[in-house]
Amino acid sequence: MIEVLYGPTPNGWKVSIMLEECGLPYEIRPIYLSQGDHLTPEFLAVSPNNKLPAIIDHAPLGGGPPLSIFESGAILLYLAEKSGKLMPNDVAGRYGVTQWVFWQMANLGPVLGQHGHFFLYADDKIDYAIDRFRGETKRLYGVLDRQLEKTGAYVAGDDYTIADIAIFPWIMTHKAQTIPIADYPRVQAWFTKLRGREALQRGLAVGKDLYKNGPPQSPEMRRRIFGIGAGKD
Ligand SMILES: N[C@@H](CCC(=O)N[C@@H](CS)C(=O)NCC(=O)O)C(=O)O
Repeated sequence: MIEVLYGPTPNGWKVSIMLEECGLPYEIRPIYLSQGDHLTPEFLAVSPNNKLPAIIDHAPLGGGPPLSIFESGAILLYLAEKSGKLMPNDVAGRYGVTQWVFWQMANLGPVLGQHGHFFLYADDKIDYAIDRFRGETKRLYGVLDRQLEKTGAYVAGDDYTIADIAIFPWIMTHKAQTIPIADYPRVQAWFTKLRGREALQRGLAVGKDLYKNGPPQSPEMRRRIFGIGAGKD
């Protein structure tokens, strides 16, 4: 059984979607960011960067003691290897997918995350930061659009893979972030196609109301998330 240290966020959904798509048994362990659950020594032992998601596989591939993995990209690669699904077997195909998983991890996620932070959540609206991350967000949508124009069907070619799963939850944020997805017609068509997948919808529904019904954010956590006072010492 795979234990998932989880919250319903774009990075968490990558894992819940993948688990629903590949059919491996799992159990959710809710982590309330609002309460600082991700800062506890117990959580840090599994995920030393203080972030969701993480997994503990109690029956790991290859046997041995429980295996814990943090970073959603690494988790997707592991689940693909364990299930034998959503990743090609040939070298060219495998790295065709891997490079787009890394692109998401190093570019799309961090940049859209920062855009969301400055544009939606920060009390202080700093034009420089918003423009900087909005411009970069649009550039990345353009990169994805050109890639989908080349491949036609899915991000890394004819087949649906973990590259699509890594990217989809971040493109879901386009409405909230007011990114005009219609300006990127191949991204829009790909997004609509993926949205229709039943397993993906089940993945998105996992723990849907956890944060809505969970404990409210403490003032201390808000200070931490917005970095108030950070970097001054
Ligand atoms: N690169 C990491 C990013 C993880 C991440 O940023 N997780 C967010 C939730 S989506 C988080 O735990 N934030 C808590 C914090 O920043 O304190 C991954 O993809 O796993």
